Amino acid sequence: MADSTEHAEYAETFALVDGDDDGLISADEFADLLARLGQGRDTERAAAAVAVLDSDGDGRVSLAEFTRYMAQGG
Ligand SMILES: [Ca+2]
Ligand SMILES: [Ca+2]
Repeated sequence: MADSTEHAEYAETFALVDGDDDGLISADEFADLLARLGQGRDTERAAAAVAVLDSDGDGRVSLAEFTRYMAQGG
């Protein structure tokens, strides 16, 4: 099983997006990511992306939510 390796990669990606290291990705941090990717700091798009990944509806993406989403194949 390559599961643990894949999950470690997700955690690494997650940490890159989680700019303040609080273990949660906010729409603001996602917007920063878009800006870093050269796609412009689009807060509406960031909020929509967070809404897709946020399965418990608290408005932020936890590592568990992020991993679950990525493990489904995006
Ligand atoms: Ca954060
Ligand atoms: Ca959440």
